[in-house]
Amino acid sequence: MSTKKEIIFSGIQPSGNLHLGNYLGAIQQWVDMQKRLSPEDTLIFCIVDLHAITVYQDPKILRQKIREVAAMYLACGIDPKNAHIFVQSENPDHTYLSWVLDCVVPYGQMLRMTQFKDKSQKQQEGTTVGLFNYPALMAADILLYDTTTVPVGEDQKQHIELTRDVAEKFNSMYGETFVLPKDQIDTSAARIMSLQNPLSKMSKSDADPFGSIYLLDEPDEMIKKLKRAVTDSGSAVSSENLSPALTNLISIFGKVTNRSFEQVLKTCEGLSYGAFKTQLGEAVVAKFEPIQKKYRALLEESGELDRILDQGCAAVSVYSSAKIQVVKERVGLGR
Ligand code: AQP
Repeated sequence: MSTKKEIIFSGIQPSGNLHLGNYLGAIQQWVDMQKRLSPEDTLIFCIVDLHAITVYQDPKILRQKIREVAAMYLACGIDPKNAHIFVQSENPDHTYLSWVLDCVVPYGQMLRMTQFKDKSQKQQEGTTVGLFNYPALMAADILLYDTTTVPVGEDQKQHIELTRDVAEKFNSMYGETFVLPKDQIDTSAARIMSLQNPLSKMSKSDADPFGSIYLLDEPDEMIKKLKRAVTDSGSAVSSENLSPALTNLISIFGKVTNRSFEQVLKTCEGLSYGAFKTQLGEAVVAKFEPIQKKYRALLEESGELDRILDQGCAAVSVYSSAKIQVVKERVGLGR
């Protein structure tokens, strides 16, 4: 086991309803890391609302979603005794550092970001400079806290590579300032795919409601969506013929029941697709029913959520404001 101090940072955008991909690719890793935490380590989980507005959000809904995402972190098992939980826009150090990094990161490298290419194609004329600059803000989120590890899904890998590059460049221009972070990707849930299109990732902005299982879907809705999930031309689970759609469903089954892909495959070999999907639906519901119960209780408990978010912000601001002072001195900003 590593004895080096770890600083772990990650976040989710309050830009829609959290889905199984967000949970398995990100939150479940966070909860596991929390279990293995040593007293010297620091865990920071952010609700990245400034990232969310890179695409238009209805202001009233955004406010609501910020609280919902915070409550969902807690309901899924993030314990504020172990982790700082806060809202990104409430700590202005993030935007300050983001601008400084904008002035360091090469334009050509930003142009190569595949997420920007995908999202700008969807947004067309609505594409904003904020959407383009997203990776610099994400680099700021991470570098402000001397983060060593960023647990994320695979889609964020390129942004973390850019974060390392920008940190390295800043350090060589202005002197040693930033720690170079590494990503942590759970290979068994790196990219949970849409239930309707196994070649496209499960995503908050998917227009097809049957593509994603949302963490707050009613149990019968979860079961219905899984029953309608596309498979392939076969009729029974077979290790001889694993299509991308079936591979995705088996991965989900494994993750929600704490089993490996191979264990699930062995148990389900020969099951008809119908029977397999019924078992999978029951497992997904069993996993999320208790989380949903906790979530509802947290939202009703007025004051507690705000107290946790205020405390989280105050704690992380101590780290980030010290880092901003160093950055100002290194760059020569102010008097
Ligand atoms: N399908 C996925 N499989 C595994 N991990 C995923 N993540 C997202 N989708 C999957 C991980 O969830 C974390 C938070 O994501 P985010 O909210 O910051 O942004 P995103 O990746 O753009 O998420 P969405 O849900 O797909 O939103 P839209 O529709 O706006 O693009 C990250 O760690 C991410 O890797």
